[in-house]
Amino acid sequence: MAYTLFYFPGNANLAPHMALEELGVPYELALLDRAGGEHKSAAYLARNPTGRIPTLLAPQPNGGDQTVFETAAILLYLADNHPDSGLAPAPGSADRGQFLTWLIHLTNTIQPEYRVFYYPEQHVTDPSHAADAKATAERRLGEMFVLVDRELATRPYIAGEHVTVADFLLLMLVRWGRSFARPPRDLPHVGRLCAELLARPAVRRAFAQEKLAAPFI
Ligand SMILES: N[C@@H](CCC(=O)N[C@@H](CS)C(=O)NCC(=O)O)C(=O)O
Repeated sequence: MAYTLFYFPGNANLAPHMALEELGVPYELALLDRAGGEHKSAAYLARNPTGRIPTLLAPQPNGGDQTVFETAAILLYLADNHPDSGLAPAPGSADRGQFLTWLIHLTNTIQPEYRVFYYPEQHVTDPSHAADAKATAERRLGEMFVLVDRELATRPYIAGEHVTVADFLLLMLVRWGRSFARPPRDLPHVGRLCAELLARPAVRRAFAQEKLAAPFI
């Protein structure tokens, strides 16, 4: 009984992939043919009607599986299903509110801005405005990461004293900004945390399995 993670190298699957490796649970990777549009195929849409990557299939006791999509939902699902891992503070614990706050901030504020950066043509009516939309997204993302950096000046991890799945989401989002004129990795506290995360064997395995080459962030 293993999880299945539908993925494409470096896509939003990377954070759940790190979490699966960190958990040490059985799982399989299912590579999507993105160039061939497999994430828009009827079979994939039946699982994930958004046609976006990633999707997780979670084995159930009755022999079937449950489908979970949305990166942050997958992260929370995995952490909550394996509470002994400590990858999410337990409901009712001191750090739970901070954990939820930053998990949701990262997925709800920073991650969608990357859709403008990477798919600017989807966010304008006049195609000649796409470059401006992309540049604006880069500027806004820069401001967002400065805010995260200020938070990280006060604690080692985004949710407190312990690593959580929210940190894996942050690392993935930092990676996506590696081409910026001012990449988020250069912020002192963001850079410090990402360097520590990248040294974790589980994180290194996830990057290696997706065949991601340096520079990682
Ligand atoms: N909110 C979604 C966004 C996922 C997303 O944007 N995935 C990108 C790859 S990183 C994708 O599927 N792009 C192809 C497309 O939108 O058609 C999530 O967090 O899972």
